[in-house]
Amino acid sequence: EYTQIRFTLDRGVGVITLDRPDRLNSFTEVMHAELARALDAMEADPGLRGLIITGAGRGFCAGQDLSERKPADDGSRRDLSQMLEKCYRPLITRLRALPVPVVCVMNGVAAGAGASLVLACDVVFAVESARFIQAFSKIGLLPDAGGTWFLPRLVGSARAMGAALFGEAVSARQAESWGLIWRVVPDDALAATVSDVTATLAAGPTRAYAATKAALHASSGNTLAQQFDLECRFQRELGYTDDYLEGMRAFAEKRPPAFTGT
Ligand code: T3D
Repeated sequence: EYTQIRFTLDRGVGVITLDRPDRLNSFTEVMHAELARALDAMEADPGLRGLIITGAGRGFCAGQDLSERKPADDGSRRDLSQMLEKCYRPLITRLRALPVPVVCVMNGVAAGAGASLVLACDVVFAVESARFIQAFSKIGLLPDAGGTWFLPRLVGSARAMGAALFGEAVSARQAESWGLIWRVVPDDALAATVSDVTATLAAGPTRAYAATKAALHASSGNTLAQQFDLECRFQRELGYTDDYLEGMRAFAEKRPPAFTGT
């Protein structure tokens, strides 16, 4: 069914593995269509509790497949905004809107739009040998797929400018110390990380996660007063959930909570 990604659903947690390892999992139109199909399935699943995105082989994602972009012999030019509108905008927008945590487990290098994909995820783990490359300037482009929005928000303007203009590799450790990602893990801990994160998301308070994601994402465009309004709305809703009741009971009984995501 899928040829350029792998997609599984385990205990309500989707795992997407970008799967063109010989091209460092770079994006093609086919891959975008398959990602859209996987997102269709997850958006329609009321039992969804999380999504993990990782890559096969030594790279996470090298951005747009440049072999789909070979310059024409006659030197004619093309409108690059079309692919951005048709493929990248919906992909990034849907990941941000998915009402469950989207966790990237970065298995290797992320370049160009591959780096933007990482930054669009809610939480990022990266193996020690992974690196980020804002490769766009090297081919005469600006960071896209949301990169110019995510990067300064995550690391501030000075680091965003340096990384985007000079396109130098940023190591996983550097990315962690900048606050670009959540955590570096050892290279040999990739599979264990995917499995730990799956277990955490599958057993998590899914509705609290959804509210947390929505509130944190909304905060950069909100005043404190607006954010209080949002917190009140969400906390009111969460107060009526099974998971809140279970969390309070578990606390009183000094045992771990058994959340059902309802
Ligand atoms: O076109 C539009 O719609 C505009 C949209 C733009 C969005 C973008 O993403 S633009 C940015 C596109 N990406 C890049 O510019 C990155 C290109 N890749 C690299 O710079 C390097 O591959 C890396 C720094 C990521 C990794 O370097 P390294 O030395 O570890 O690996 P490598 O040898 O370069 O790559 C391995 C193979 O993958 C190689 O093929 P080969 O020689 O074994 O046959 C390489 O050509 C291929 N590959 C890597 N990236 C891409 C790719 N093939 C197609 N497209 C790629 N993006």
